Amino acid sequence: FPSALRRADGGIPEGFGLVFQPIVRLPGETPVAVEALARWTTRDGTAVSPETFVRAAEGAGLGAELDALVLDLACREITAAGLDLTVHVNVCASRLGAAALEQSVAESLARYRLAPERLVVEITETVPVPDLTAGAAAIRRLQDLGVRVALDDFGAGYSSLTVLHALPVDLIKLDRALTTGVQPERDAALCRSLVGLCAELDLAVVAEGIETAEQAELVIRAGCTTAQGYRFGRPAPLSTLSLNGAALR
Ligand code: G
Ligand code: G
Ligand code: MN
Ligand code: NA
Repeated sequence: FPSALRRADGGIPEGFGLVFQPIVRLPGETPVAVEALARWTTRDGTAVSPETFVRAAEGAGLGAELDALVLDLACREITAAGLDLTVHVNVCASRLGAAALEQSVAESLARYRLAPERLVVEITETVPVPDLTAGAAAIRRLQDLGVRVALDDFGAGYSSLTVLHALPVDLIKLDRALTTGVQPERDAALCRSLVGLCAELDLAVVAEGIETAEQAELVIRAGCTTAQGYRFGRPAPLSTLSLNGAALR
């Protein structure tokens, strides 16, 4: 797969595509955005997980090509669908600060005439942000292009309050480990406090991993107005996604 990213004609590698998962406003569950998630199926029909092929692409020095492809496809599909939704794309923390990333964002927006405020770059910390000062500057450059930047999986892995302190992001995505509702009182208290913290910092919050009505209730009570999870829709091709309530553009 990784070498297929180097196609001279800039085409889409065989078996590669995006699925999209709705992000909804609560209560009411109106879709406001979709997150693009990369998928790759080998010729023999095996689905390779994005963790695996994203790491393989990075390892082969093709992180920039992967970002460019995902950004191009995401912007292309969202504009072609004619839906008044924001689109989120995932980018590895290790790619933050790469000039190629900033260039790909600018090019994809221009190519499809997508308004920059309709694109959110989600920074996924599979590795810690190597240099928080440089990371902050890179986020500001993306924001100068008019796009918003999100911290993905907040509260899990490497994303800590130090990261939140250092990085001038617009939005955080509360990791699904915090919204399980396994310990309802404790989870609600934690979510409520994080939502309050984010409000003080003027940060938007998306609660992730909402699968049940109970979990949705929990995050609504915690003050969350935006959420994502199987309850509202599984990742699927944009054309098959049920986006009832989303406005046409
Ligand atoms: O969609 P799924 O749950 O299988 O995604 C697994 C992981 O792969 C998630 O952490 C998600 O952020 C990541 N991922 C999915 N698509 C992309 C992509 O296009 N680029 C990057 N860097 N990560 C992605
Ligand atoms: O790391 P990131 O948040 O980008 O990962 C997104 C991944 O989370 C997607 O691969 C998607 O399949 C998965 N996901 C989305 N909603 C849910 C959910 O409600 N429950 C679980 N277990 N996984 C989810
Ligand atoms: Mn994400
Ligand atoms: Na996440």
